[in-house]
Amino acid sequence: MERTIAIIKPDAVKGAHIGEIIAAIEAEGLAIEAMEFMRLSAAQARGFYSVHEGKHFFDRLIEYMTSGPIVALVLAGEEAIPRWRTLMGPTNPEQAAPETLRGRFGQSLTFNAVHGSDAPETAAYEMSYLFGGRHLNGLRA
Ligand code: IDP
Ligand code: MG
Repeated sequence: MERTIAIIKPDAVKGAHIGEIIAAIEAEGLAIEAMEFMRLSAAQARGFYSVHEGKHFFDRLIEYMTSGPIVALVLAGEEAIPRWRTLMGPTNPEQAAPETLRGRFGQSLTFNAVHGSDAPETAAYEMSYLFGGRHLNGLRA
């Protein structure tokens, strides 16, 4: 069993794709353990994406991620990290297969609709960063 963060990014929320993306998650058989509609401050977005600090696209990425509300989720299942990344498709929507989420809803390399953790350590950081301990509430008996 593995957990990953998934984010429905501001462009996909604005485009009214929340329902379709959640339907794809459920059809894939990944369990939703936590879900929250939130708006990141610039400081929060910078901390979340701190591995990308200094890259040429960093400022554009922060502007994008704070441009509107997002939906953050914790997904769980066998191989949840690679399965969610397969469902998303590659970072650049132009290279994404049409059935992937980025192929369906992504508009450009920056505006690419969804986020997924890339490794168990990143997932742990991102879960505690976005949810504190709140994502564990739903798991308590
Ligand atoms: P990922 O989201 O597929 O893991 P990362 O390389 O971690 O891709 O990049 C984080 C986010 O930064 C991407 O999802 C995209 O929104 C944006 N991004 C990545 N590379 C570029 C780029 O070269 N130009 C502009 N934006 C980029
Ligand atoms: Mg990444």
